[in-house]
Amino acid sequence: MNRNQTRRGLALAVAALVAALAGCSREPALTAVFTYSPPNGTSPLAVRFDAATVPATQANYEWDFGDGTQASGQDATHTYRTTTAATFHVVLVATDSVGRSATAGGDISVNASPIATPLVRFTWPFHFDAEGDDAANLNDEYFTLENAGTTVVDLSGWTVENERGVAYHFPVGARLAPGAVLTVHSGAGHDTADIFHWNADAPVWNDRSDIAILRDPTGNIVDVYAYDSC
Ligand SMILES: [Ca+2]
Repeated sequence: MNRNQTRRGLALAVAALVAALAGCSREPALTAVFTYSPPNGTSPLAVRFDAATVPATQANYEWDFGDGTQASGQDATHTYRTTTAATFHVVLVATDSVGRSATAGGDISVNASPIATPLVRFTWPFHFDAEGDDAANLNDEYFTLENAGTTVVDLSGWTVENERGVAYHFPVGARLAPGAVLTVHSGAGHDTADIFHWNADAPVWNDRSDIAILRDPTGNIVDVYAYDSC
C-alpha cells in the first residue's frame, strides 16, 4: 500500500436526528462518526471503514459506499473500481436500540487505474481461515487467481501481498492459461503448474479482515481483494 495513503480520513457527523419523541425526550442526540483509510488512491482501491457513535452505544450501522453498493456492520471494507477518476460519497446511518439515528458522510477520491480491467484476478472463495489452528494448518490457508483473458499470462515477478506488506513472489516461469485457475497455499510444499506455496512460517491472512493486493512486475496494482468477516 502506498505509504502516502495510510493517513486516516475522519468523517464527522453531518446530521443527527432523534427519531422518537422529538422535542420531548431527555435523551441526548446521537451522533455518528466514522474513520476510513485510505481516503484516496488508485483503482482498485480497498478502503476500510470503522464506525462509532457519540455517546458510545450499541447501534446498527448501515453503509452506502456511493457506488451503488451497501453493507452492514460497525466495520466494513469496500473496494472501489473505476476507469475514470471519481469521488464517491459514503453515507453511514447509525441506529441505536432506542430508535435514535444519525448519519455521517465522507468522500473517497479514486484515480483511474492504469489497468482498467484486470485479466488476472482473485476469485472466491478466498480461504483466509484455515480449519483449526491456522498456524498448525498453513496449507488450508489459500487464495486462488484466475486468468479471465484470452492469452497466457506470464506471472514471473508478479507479487501478492497482505495488508501488512508481507509479499509472495511468483517464481520465474509461473504461467496462467486463459480460463485457468491457480492456488497459492500459505505453507510449504511441492509446486505444480497450478498449485503454489508461499512457504510462510506463520499465517499470512488475518481471519478477521485483510487486504490482498496483486501486482504485476512493474508494481502496478492489478487486483485487490478485501474482506471483513465481521
Ligand atoms: Ca488465517
